[in-house]
Amino acid sequence: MGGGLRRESDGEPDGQSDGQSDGQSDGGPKRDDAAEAPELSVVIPVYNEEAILEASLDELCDRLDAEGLRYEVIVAENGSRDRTVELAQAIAARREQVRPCSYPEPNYGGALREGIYRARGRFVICEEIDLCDVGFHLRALELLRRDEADVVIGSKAMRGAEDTRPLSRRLATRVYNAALRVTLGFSGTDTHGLKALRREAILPIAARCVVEHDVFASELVIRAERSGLRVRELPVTVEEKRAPSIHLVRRVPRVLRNLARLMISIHLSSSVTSDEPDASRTSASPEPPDPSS
Ligand SMILES: Nc1nc2c(ncn2[C@@H]2O[C@H](COP(=O)(O)OP(=O)(O)O)[C@@H](O)[C@H]2O)c(=O)[nH]1
Ligand SMILES: [Mg+2]
Repeated sequence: MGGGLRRESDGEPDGQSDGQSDGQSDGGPKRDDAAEAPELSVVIPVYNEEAILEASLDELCDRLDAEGLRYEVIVAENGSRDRTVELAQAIAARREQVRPCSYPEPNYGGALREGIYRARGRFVICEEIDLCDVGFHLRALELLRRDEADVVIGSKAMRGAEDTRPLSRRLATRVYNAALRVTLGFSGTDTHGLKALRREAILPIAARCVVEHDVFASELVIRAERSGLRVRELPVTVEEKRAPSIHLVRRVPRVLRNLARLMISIHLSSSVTSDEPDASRTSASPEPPDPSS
């Protein structure tokens, strides 16, 4: 593997960013689009989040505005039964940076992938509406802008991280990631949750992913690592604004099924052909939908 995974357990990366996006060096937006395209796309899958959607999005946008970032926030919803869609549309009407989209099936991974495909930014951050950790955005953007990483994971489980979730969920994170290390050779400490991505590098990887729901997020990271992309981890502090709506135990059967599918896919394909290092950095986007549509 040409890339592999590095950890930033010391927290803030050193050095200064010039804060500029040249939009050229790694296949970013072409010069004609550069004036309109944001530098950053924040993709947030949401499902039945009427209780915190509006306050979380307003707080997030205010923070990103205060940082002077050129950004958009893609709210990737599917099948919510509460007022999430209505609220997202109302927020989009008063904040031009907010772009809601709806995925047709109940599917976290599908909605996240749809959001990544629609993203126009050179950099894409995968967020969660109960986290919205702008501190992570800024640290990850520094690494991406300096071209020191293609994928930056916000790890809940590495040295320096602080995870305030209940013990059962902290343990589940540890057991799940240990399973990914043993079965799929993953070398990091976390795959689910906050991530920052170089869009052009990750699009071909997203197109190769075969599993959906929660495990899609893990597949994306593992395939990126296996393809030789530069994956780095930064420790994060996790303070959820509310407990998850789906109980941990109810998620387990589907996660195990998808994990088995992923193992078969990766091990079978690696016996036939290997993930090509660097191919994903140079090839054009697969066939994601036109982000402007
Ligand atoms: N689109 C979509 N988003 C979801 C779904 N399930 C959870 N989410 C969103 O994913 C993010 C994380 O969900 P959460 O319930 O906090 O689970 P956690 O990641 O285990 O903490 C939140 O923004 C949720 O609204 C789903 O089925 N579809
Ligand atoms: Mg959560």
